[in-house]
Amino acid sequence: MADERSNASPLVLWGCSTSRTLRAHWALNELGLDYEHRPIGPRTGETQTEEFTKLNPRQKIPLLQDGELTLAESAAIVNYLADTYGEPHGLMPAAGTEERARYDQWAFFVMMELDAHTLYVIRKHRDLAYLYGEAPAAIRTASEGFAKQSAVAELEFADGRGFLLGDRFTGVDILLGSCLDWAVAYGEPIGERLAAYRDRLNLRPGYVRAAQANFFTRPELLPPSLQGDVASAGPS
Ligand SMILES: N[C@@H](CCC(=O)N[C@@H](CS)C(=O)NCC(=O)O)C(=O)O
Repeated sequence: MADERSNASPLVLWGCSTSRTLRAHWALNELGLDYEHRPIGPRTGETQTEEFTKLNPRQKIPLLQDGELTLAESAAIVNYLADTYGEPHGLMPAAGTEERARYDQWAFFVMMELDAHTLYVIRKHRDLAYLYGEAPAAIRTASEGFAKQSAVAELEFADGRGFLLGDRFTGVDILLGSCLDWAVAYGEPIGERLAAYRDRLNLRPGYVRAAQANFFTRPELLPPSLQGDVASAGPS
């Protein structure tokens, strides 16, 4: 549950319906934190309003407010929540430890190699081609890149570990799990161990509550093909 700080300054999360916003909902729900949800959606004009632009000049979701702090970037939000409200759940290894260095390695890897360089490239030039243009070669190489890089994450599970860092669920599982949902929604193949890991993640009560808030507060924002299918809902 929220500590004294959040009781004094309620957490507010802006955004719904995408894999990036799911990450923030998931961290909040894993930690059992109360928060106010402002369910604005992408490409609705709702990220362009004067009120939201003042908070986030990037005009992007998710955005977290915690008292005086206003924080953008889904991975930064997950890490902030894990760091600030993590105990006793331990969603983030302590700073200065080898485990924390591995956490950071995986966090940057997932955000760069799986989100920005591959899945989002596919999204930009396929579903959002009307905005970013058709680029079949970029889609093909991004798809190959996702296969190659996700295979590295698959290898990590060869020792039978439950989560990316070992036996403990942490914030990097939120980052990787959200990308696996995204990949499955896009028909990008994932390895057997990653598929089993994703199944386990999707059964977590924190994930189920987060997915409900993220995807079904405004189900009209989901692509028609995904409506009614939480675990397969991808970003927009
Ligand atoms: N790197 C950012 C990406 C955020 C982002 O691009 N969000 C998209 C939706 S997934 C957005 O808000 N786009 C603005 C809009 O469509 O109005 C993060 O991980 O938070």
